[in-house]
Amino acid sequence: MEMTLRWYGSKFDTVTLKQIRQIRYVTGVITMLYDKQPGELWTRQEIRALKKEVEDAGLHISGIESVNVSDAIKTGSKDRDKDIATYIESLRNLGEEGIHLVCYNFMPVFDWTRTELARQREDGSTVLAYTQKAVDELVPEKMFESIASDMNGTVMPGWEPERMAKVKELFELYKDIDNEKLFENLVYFLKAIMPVCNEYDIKMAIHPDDPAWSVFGLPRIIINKENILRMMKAVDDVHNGVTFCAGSYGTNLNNDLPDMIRSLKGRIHFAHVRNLKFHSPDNFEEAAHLSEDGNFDMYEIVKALHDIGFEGPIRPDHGRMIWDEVAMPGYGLYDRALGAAYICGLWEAIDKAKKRGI
Ligand SMILES: [Mn+2]
Repeated sequence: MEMTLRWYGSKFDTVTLKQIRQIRYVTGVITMLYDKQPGELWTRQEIRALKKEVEDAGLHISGIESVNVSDAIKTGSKDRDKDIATYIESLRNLGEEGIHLVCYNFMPVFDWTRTELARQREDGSTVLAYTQKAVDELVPEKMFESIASDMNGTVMPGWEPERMAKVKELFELYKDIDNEKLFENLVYFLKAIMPVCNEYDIKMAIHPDDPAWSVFGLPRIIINKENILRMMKAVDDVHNGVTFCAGSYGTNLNNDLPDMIRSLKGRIHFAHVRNLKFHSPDNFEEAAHLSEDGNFDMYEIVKALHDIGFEGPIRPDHGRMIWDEVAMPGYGLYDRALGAAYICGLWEAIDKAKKRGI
């Protein structure tokens, strides 16, 4: 594996490449052109400039998170083929610049959903949290207002104001889309992009839906082992792969994370590792990466990745806000750096124990 950190670009991120370089455990960044709208072309020039900036700081781009998929592609509406053609062009440009990993998601309307961006924990740190009750009491339009007022002056991925201004129209677009239809549209998209992925060896890595169940009555498909294996089979190409996000699949306590990892051997191209603390099955908060701070056994998760011979980038996922840092919620420097060190420690111990036959 390679330890990485997500970085939103110097225009948007409070964390600098210099700081990332000094974490030491981290050698690559997962980045993106953050101001691109879904459906917009990523030009070669823009990709090259981003690559140069990262390389000048002594790091390299390990992958893109995300090249976002437009609602026309997700709903199969009239601009779908035009948007897919643009997506293919963007992939070609990434391939030409030597980038071989692209994360994306297929979630309708809202990317990830949380109901609090700064829930205070016992030690004074703050974390992202979710309660189903809070969602049930909100109308979707209000969801954006409540998230927007909590972003510490940053813009959260998937919650761009331009997009959220159209929430009502977006819901209208999805009114006839059920889980089956959404799955069909995903397969249609994947089949269309596989040739360019094969040509440039670009591994597509779908991010699961977060939380792993329907929110506001919208369809959700990338939520469990059965569905993800169905998707792998529907387009049986190594370039059709997975971002294994422990924190997203883990929102559903019925998902056995180490077992899911093992069942996806060869198809996990990217891993997000984080821990959640549950107060009840639909009330949880993001915890420190340490196993005993949450509900997941991080040793077992990292061991499962090691067991399947995972060689891709891994990144600590959302961190807590600690030491009075002001940053994009979940994406501060300090706690993610601690997470990176912890995961590297687990990896080294597992690796050495195996080599010594322990
Ligand atoms: Mn994730």
